[in-house]
Amino acid sequence: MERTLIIIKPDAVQRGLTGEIIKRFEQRGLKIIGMKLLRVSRDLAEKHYDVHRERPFFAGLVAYIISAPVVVMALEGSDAVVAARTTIGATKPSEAAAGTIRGDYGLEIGRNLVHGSDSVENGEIEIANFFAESELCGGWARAVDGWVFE
Ligand code: DAT
Ligand code: MG
Repeated sequence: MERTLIIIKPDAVQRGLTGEIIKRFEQRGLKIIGMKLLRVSRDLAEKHYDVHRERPFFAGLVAYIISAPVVVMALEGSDAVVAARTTIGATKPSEAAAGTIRGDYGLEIGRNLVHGSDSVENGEIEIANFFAESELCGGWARAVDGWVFE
């Protein structure tokens, strides 16, 4: 089973889309193994987006992610990384497919609602950045597991 980190970003929380976004991942069959609301610190935001540090949009990206509370989730499932990213949609919401979160609720790249890890390795790193091990319920048995996982 793979794990991925999802961040429901400040715009989505402010717009009251938290429940709608959680619902889409739950319906997909991904299992929530950690979830909390928090205000991201500047240090954590810069660490999370470190790969983009030299990009011109870095300062704005950090300012956006720390501007209001976010909801972070650790999700578990088969192919969880790719499955979550296809549910989220393309980085630029105006080009994201209808039916994806970004394609249904967003227009601009700087207000693209959700983060999802881009690889299995980064999923593990990002989950560890946002959650203590004691905050995760890894591998809990869900009653419907046999109807989602073969
Ligand atoms: P994603 O969030 O789809 O994984 P990414 O990792 O390439 O996209 O970039 C992280 C975030 O940075 C992205 O969600 C929005 C912002 N971003 C990326 N490219 C940008 C650009 N060209 N201009 C402004 N913001 C950008
Ligand atoms: Mg990314």
